[in-house]
Amino acid sequence: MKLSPDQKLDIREVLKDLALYRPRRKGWIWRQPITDHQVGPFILKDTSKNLKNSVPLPAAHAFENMDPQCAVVVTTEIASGRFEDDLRRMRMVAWHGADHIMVIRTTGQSHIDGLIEGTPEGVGGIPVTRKQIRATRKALDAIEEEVGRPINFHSYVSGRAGPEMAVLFVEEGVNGAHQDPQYNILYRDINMHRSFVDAAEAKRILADGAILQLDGAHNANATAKEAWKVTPELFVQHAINSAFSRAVGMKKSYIALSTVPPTAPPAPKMRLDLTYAVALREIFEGYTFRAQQNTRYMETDTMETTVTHVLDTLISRLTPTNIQSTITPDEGRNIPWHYNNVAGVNTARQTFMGLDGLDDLLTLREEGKWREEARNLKERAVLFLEEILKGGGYYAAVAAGQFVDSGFFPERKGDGIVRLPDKGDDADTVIPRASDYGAPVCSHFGDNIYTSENGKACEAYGGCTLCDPSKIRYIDEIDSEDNVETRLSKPLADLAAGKLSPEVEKHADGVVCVTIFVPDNPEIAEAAAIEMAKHMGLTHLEVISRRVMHPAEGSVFEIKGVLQVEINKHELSLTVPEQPLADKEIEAWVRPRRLHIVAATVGEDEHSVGLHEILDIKHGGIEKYGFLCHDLGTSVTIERLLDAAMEYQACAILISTIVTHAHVHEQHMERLQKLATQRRVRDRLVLLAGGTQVTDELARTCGMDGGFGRGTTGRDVASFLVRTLRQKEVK
Ligand code: Z98
Repeated sequence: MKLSPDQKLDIREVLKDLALYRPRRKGWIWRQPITDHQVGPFILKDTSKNLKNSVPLPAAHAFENMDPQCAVVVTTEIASGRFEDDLRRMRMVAWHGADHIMVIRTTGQSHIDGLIEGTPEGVGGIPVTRKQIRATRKALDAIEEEVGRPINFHSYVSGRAGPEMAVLFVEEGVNGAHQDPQYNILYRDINMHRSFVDAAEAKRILADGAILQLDGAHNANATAKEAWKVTPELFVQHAINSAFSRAVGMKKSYIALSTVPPTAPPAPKMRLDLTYAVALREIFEGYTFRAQQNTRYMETDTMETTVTHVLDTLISRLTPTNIQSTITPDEGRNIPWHYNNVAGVNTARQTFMGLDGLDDLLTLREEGKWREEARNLKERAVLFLEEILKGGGYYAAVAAGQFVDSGFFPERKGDGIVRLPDKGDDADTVIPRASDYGAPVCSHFGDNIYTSENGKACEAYGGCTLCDPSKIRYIDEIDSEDNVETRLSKPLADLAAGKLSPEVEKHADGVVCVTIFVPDNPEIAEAAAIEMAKHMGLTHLEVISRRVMHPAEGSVFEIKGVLQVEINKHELSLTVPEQPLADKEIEAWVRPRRLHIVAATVGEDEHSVGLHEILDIKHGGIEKYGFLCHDLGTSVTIERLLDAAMEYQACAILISTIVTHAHVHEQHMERLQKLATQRRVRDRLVLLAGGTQVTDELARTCGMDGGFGRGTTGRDVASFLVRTLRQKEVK
C-alpha cells in the first residue's frame, strides 16, 4: 500500500488482504539525533532527520520553509473511538512531526479477561482488537513511508488480559506499551496477586519483542487531590515497576518512566516541577524518560493550556527527556479533536526548535536552595519505601491506603486508595505452577519443561506464533452490525458524491466550535451566548470554555455544537489564488535591478494607511526587497503620478483609494490607464490599484494589470510585480 500526498487514505486499501498482512518491522525505534545540521539558513544543534513530507510550522515561510525536526520522539494520543477515523488523524499528526502514536482503549477494556475481535466502535478510544491494530499498523507502515520516518505505535498492556495483549502486540508489530501492575491494582481494582503474576509474563513478552514499556506512575498525580504533594510516592511507584521489570529481564533502556510535571501556573511551576524532574532523573539514571504534558489543571481556552504545555516542554528540554508526550491542548476539556492533536504536537516541536542549542547557553546550577529541595524529595521517597518494607511490604501498604494519599509524605491525609490483597477482580485466580508445567512458546516467564538448550521452547512444536506468524488465528468480524464495513457505507457514499460536512473527530460528525463574547455578567452572558449559538443553527450545544473578562463588562465562551450541513464540493466555484513568491526569491530578483516605483493615494483620499502597509519596510512592505519607492503622498492627481513615473523611469505605478463613493475608485483606475496609453507609456508600466473596494477582477476591467483588496501584504504585491516584470523581460 502506497500513499500519495494528494490522495486521501483509502480505508478499503487498508482492509484489503488484511488477513495476510505482516508488520514490516518490530520493536521500538528512537530518532537519530543530528547536531550541527544545516536546515534552511541555520546550523541547528538538536535535530533529527528532516521529513520527506511534512507541514512546516507557520513562521517557516520566513526561513526558506525550513522544517527541522527535534531530536526527541513526540507522542500524540488518539481516541476517536473509530479506528478508521483514527487512521486519518494519524496521517495528519505524522505530517506535523509525531512519531509515537498512542491509541487509547475503549472505556473498561482493562476489565475484560480476554481478547476482543473484529472492529467494534468504542467510547473514548477503540476496543483494541487484532484486526484494528493490524489495520493500524498497515496504515502506519504506509504513513511512515510517506513521511520518511519510523512511527512507533503504542497501546496498553494493563488489565485482566495483560499477557494475552502482550503476545498480540508483539505478533502485530506494536512498538510501545504501558505495563504496570500498580495501575491494575490502584485504578482498576484488579487483584494484587493476579496483577503481579500477569505482569511478570507480560513484561517478559514485551522485553523479548523489544517493545518500549511505559509505567503508570503519572496516574497518581492525575488522581490525587493535591497532585503536587504525591511526588515522593511517584519515585516509589517508578522504583517498584522498574525493579520488577528488570527482575523479569527487561533492559533499562526499554523501561520508560512516565512523568508529568505536577503543577501549573499560578503555582510556582518551574521551581517545583524542575526540581522534581531533576531529582527523579538522578535516582533513575540509565532509564528512559517519557515526559507527559500536564492536563490536570487545564480549564479554559487553548491559549491557557498551551502556555502550560510550553512550560512543561521547557522542563523536558532542561532535563534529559527521550519522549515528549503531547496529549492535546484540550484534553482537560475532553475534546481531543483532529486539529487539537496537531496543535499539541506543534506546541512541542515549536518549543523544542525554539530552544535549539539551549545547552550552550544555560546550565542548571550545582548549588543553591533548589538542590536542597531535590535532595529533600529523594529522602522522602527513600523513607516512604522504608516505611513500606517495615509495614510488611507493598500489599500491606496498599491495604493501609498509603498510595495516592494527598499528604506530602511523611504527612498523610488518609485519602489514599485502599485495596485488599484477597479482593478485586480475579481474586483467587492465581494457582501454583505444577512442577511439570510446560508452555511450548519461546517468550515466557519462569519454569517451563519445554525450555531447550538454545532457549527456544517452541522448537518442539515447530515454532510459536511469534516465530511462525502463519500460526496466528486471524478472526475478521464477529458482529454483523458493529463493524467497519457497515460504518464505511456513509463515508464512502459521501466521498463518491463529493459531500462535505464539518468534522472534528468522526466522519461528518458536524461538530463546530464558535467563540462568542457577550457584554454582561457571567450568568446572563452564558445564557445569551447559548441562545446566539442556537440562532446560528447549531444543535447539541455545550459550553466548553468560559472566561470572565470582567464581572460586569462581559465574558467569552467557546461553544461546541453540531451544524447539520452537507456541501457538495462539485458545486463549489473555486478560484485558486496564486501563492506569493518566497521573500528571498523576490529580493534576489529585485535588488540588483534598482527598480523605481511611484505610488500615491489618488483623488481626494487622505487615507494613506493602506499604502504605507504595502510600501513601508516597517510594515513588511515592498521596500524591504529593494524596490526604490517614491511615495507622492495623498490626494495626488493621475497626471502627477505619470509625470513622476517618467522622471524616475519607474517600472510601476501603485494607486490606492480607501474612501470612495459613487464609483470614484473605478474612474481613477480608468483614467490612469487612459492617460498612460495617450502618453504612449502604458507598455512600460505595471499599473496596480489597491483599496478596500478594489478587487483584482474590477481593477482589470478598469484597465489595470492587477488589483489588491483587503488583507493584501507587501509580499503579495511584490510577488505580482516580480512575476509581471519577469514576463516583460522575457518578451
Ligand atoms: C497516558 N493516556 O499515560 P485502560 N496502563 C497504564 C496506564 O497509565 C493507562 C492504562 C493502562 C495517558 C494516561 N493511562 C492514562 C499504566 C492509562 C489504560 O484500558 O484505560 O484501563 O488502560 O498515556
